[in-house]
Amino acid sequence: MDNKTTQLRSYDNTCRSTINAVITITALCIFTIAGCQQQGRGLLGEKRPLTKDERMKWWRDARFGMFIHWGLYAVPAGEWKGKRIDGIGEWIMERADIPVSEYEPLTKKFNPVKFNADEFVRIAKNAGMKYIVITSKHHDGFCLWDSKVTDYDIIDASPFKRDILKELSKACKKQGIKLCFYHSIMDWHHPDAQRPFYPNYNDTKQSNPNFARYVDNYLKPQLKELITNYGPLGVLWFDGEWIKDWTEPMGKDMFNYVLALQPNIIINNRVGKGRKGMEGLSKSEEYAGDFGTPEQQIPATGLPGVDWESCMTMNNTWGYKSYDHNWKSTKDLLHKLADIASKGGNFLLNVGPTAEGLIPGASVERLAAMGEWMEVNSESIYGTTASPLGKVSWGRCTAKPGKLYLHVFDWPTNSKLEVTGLKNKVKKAYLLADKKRAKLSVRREDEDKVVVSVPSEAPDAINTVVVLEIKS
Ligand code: FHN
Repeated sequence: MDNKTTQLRSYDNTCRSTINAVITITALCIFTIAGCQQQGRGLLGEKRPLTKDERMKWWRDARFGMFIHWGLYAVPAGEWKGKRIDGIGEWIMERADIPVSEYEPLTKKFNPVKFNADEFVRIAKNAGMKYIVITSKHHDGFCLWDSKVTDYDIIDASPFKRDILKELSKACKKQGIKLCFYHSIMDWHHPDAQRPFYPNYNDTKQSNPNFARYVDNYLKPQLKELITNYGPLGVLWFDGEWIKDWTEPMGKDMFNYVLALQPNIIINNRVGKGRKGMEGLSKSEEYAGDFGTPEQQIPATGLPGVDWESCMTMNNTWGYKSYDHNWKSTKDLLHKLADIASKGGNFLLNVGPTAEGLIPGASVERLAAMGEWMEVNSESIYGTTASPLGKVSWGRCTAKPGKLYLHVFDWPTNSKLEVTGLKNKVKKAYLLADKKRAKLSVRREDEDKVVVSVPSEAPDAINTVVVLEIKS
């Protein structure tokens, strides 16, 4: 073998090993980058802020959560000095013009010995809820955890002496439910906040010259306690932002402050001043907050690209009132869940525990019934997106890639379910409740409409889900 060939051969080998080396290094880089991406780390392993999509993923898939309004207001339960006080129960201090000196003694009567954190979480999980948002501190200023920043809390002021948020944090971890905290910016108990506004604690024209001190020496330190001692949290759900002393720049600063404490946390739009009243959506993306918060209402249509969550009571109050029995029906609640999911939103459904520490029976019953429906149909809620079909007469529709979930509230008397606005080819149709996935016959009526032949009886009178596998 002459010299030239040997040189060429060795040159050839060098090329080959160089190419292999390059391929290996490239592959390594790709894997490293991917790995880092996933962990929210930069190339050098440094922590990088997660993108909003990365932070919101679990929340967008979850679709259904439990709101818990619990605190001292459960003791009077809507009555003060023998008189029934109108309005939502957690506002009794403001509605009955109760001075702090008369409200504080409620701490001595708040002793929820029947409270069982595992049971609270079990009730939520069994209903199909994926996260819990509990009032760490509502407008009345009482704290449901052992705060080092005040004695106006469950450990220092009440005979209960158990840290409710600590017990819930453990129970949520155990049962795989995301724990989230509601926290009121407005505070009727703190002298640097709205306490001096008595009797109009909610006077939005008044200002407290020491409010900045409340923010720096009380609000922020308490949020640090909650995030660092009870986290990681799913969501920080602010409220009470409508007070005069709270501004959008403060909201933006608070957003960054909280995100710095826990980079993957989600923060609602009541951290800033962007909320359009009870409609709850943000005036524009300029305002701080990750998602809109419609209250006691559902947007009329889907809102592509907008994250939003409707929060709602099961009766007419958030905090417990002994005589409010105006409970929504299970049918109404399940229809609302499908309606909200069909518009790309989340449903945050409230319970108001009693002063003994029990979730009212009427709430437990309805949540258990919702859980039975979710047991069979949760595939048509979790991880779905808004309906691509316009308004449908028989119910709602949710979607996943290649699948439509038709939520039929009004079963066709002629067993012919008409689906308009559907151009895609339907590959298969079946009842979600039918484990065998027996095929339902589908006839295309015109380029925009198909008719699905369904059984004469609706398998579920409240909401029967028909699945269409479609060509995307
Ligand atoms: O004033 C509160 C009210 O008590 C309750 O907490 C609701 C829940 O979203 N938010 C405020 C009213 O908008």
